[in-house]
Amino acid sequence: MAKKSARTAAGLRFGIVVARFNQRITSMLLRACTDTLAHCGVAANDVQVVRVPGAFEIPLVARTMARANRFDAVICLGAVIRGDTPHFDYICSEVSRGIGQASLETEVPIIFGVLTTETVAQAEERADQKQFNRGGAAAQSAIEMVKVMRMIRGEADKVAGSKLTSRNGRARLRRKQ
Ligand code: INI
Repeated sequence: MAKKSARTAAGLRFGIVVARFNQRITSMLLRACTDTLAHCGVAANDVQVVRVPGAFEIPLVARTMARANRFDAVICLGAVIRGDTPHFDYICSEVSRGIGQASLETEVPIIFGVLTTETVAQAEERADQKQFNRGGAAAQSAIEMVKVMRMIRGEADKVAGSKLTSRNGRARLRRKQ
């Protein structure tokens, strides 16, 4: 049975941008990401998945989703593998810069769930739910960032299972047990 505290993201809406390049890896990331969101109480209808050709195309779509005012956070998933990629460094720097810039511009959390590895084996290990589980970690980061942003904006009571508290003059987020 799922733990009570697992359903604290109910009602939150997420956009996911996933690259088709290295699809075997990115589909593992996507599965882990959606499994984690579901486990945390996010309804399937509150998750929209958009596929793009490769990691390079992620920032534009992530920024467009963030600006649409329909998502509490956007999660970006991709895999750039140096062994197969002469322009590895260009793609990695564009995707990381673009995602960071889009998040700052829109003030919507946009999560960097893009693997950048030397080998396919490293990417598989990081995507595997039983090992590094980077797709699940991206979902957890997205949920945490929505709560952090709402806490800062004084909207924490809108997040299911969370409550804004103040101790020693500092606002902080407390999760109901
Ligand atoms: N895209 C990736 O997501 N991962 C890669 O490893 C990769 N390689 O190897 O080149 C890759 N290339 C495609 C790129 O992201 C763009 O889709 C393409 O250049 C069209 O703009």
